[in-house]
Amino acid sequence: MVLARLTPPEWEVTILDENVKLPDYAALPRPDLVGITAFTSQAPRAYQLAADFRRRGIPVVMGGIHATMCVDEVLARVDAVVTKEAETVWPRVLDDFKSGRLQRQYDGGHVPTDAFVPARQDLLPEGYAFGSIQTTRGCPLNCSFCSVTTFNGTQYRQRPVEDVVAEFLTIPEKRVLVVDDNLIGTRPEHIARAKELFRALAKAKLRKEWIAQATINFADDEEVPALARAAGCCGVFIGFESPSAEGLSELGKKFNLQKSRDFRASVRRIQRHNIQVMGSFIIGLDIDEAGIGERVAMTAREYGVDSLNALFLTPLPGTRLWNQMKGENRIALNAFPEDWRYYTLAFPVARYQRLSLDAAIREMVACNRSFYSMLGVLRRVWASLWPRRKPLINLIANLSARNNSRAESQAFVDFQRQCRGAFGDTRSEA
Ligand code: B12
Ligand code: SF4
Repeated sequence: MVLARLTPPEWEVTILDENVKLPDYAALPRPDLVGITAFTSQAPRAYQLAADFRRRGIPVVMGGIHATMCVDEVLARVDAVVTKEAETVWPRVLDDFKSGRLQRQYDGGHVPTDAFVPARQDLLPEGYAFGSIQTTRGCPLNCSFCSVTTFNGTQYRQRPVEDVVAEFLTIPEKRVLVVDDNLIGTRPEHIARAKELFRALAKAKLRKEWIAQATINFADDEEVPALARAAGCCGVFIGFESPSAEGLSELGKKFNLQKSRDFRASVRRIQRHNIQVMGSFIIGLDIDEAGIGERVAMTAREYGVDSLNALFLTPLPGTRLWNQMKGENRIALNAFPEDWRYYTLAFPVARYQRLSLDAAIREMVACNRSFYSMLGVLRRVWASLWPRRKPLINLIANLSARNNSRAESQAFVDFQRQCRGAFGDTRSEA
């Protein structure tokens, strides 16, 4: 949608999103140029598609996170690659294409805030549960497992408040995902701008509800959740990552260690404003051993989060963790590009220090079973009744997470059958 905005008007742009529906490509008009974006886990599918179009003589350009982190792999499968942010180079790519001089590689770098453009919200078909908008880019924190600092840079860049409000007003969906990695930032001037944004959104009377990702300092200043709620915020996704300080140090998430934080009090403070808190934790750290699944579930309960998203520690390309695990020969699933499909954070793709393949999966299953037990679900729904934090939504979210975790158990059985060989015999049953 952002690229579409950057595309000169003589081009006709169609967006096809395979997350929603598999298009019948053969029935579509023949395009002049195809652009593909993909997360790492979607790379195998992206390459299939690229091959199909190129067989038909249609050039393919690929950009986005995977293309940026695995340039050589992508270059071998498409006509041109755009790395990092596209705002400043995309018009040149199109010009070069039109004059028959398409280069193999373009690097957009990290663009200044005055280069940000509003996404073409009008181009998606109806039927999305959530619209989306980006209001900031970049993160200085550089946690070991995360690609954002390499991808979008250390400088936290915020779009002008009036541009964000104007784009928000063009979103047709009633519910919106703010896709920023950290909506409020970490420094006082970031927070001040976030408050300004919330005030402006409230004034614009959007009649929309939105959820966003943020660091735990969302709760530090009571005015932040209060203003966010008035602007339509109904949920924040917060990465707690590990129940222990050692775990947080290992992941480089020192931010969560600051000010001897009281996570339970922080979560409560956010919930007091009728905002749900979705907590994320990682399993598979070097310090994690048998029992970590239950410990994560217990910690999430103690913090009082409304839902829990537990993920396996995954070495995503371009992260510090990738370099470390590659150096230590711990990346078990490494038949690339095919194995990228397991890099959804829902599968253990690496050799963990103290958890075998089977043990890691057992811990994940134990974690979800414990947190999403029927009693646990009912307790959380009950707790959300009194402050009227949308008990029905809480119930639906918890029940669907419970169902997902049950479906996941079958996926693990298939995964273990298909991938056990890649883990070799270095790990015995723990
Ligand atoms: C929103 C988001 C989601 C949404 C996605 C909704 C959707 N369908 O789009 C949801 C919540 C569903 C999601 C899920 C996941 N996500 Co996510 N997500 C993001 C997030 C926060 C923002 C992405 C975004 O919309 N950016 C806004 C747009 C404007 O920026 P952009 O996509 O980068 O595009 C710019 C350039 O990259 C470039 N560009 C992009 N594509 C193309 C294509 C062409 C042709 C060109 C020329 C240029 C170009 O141009 C744009 C303008 O500059 C990113 C973090 C980040 N900062 O990127 C993580 C991120 C992409 N997610 C990540 C991950 C790991 C996941 C999950 C696997 C995690 C999980 N298990 O929950 C799942 C993946 C599910 C799957 N299907 O596999 C990782 C991906 C790492 C990787 N190597 O793949 C990221 C980078 C976060 C991280 N911590 O590292 N995610
Ligand atoms: S996990 Fe969050 S805080 Fe850490 S580097 Fe990524 S975006 Fe920044």
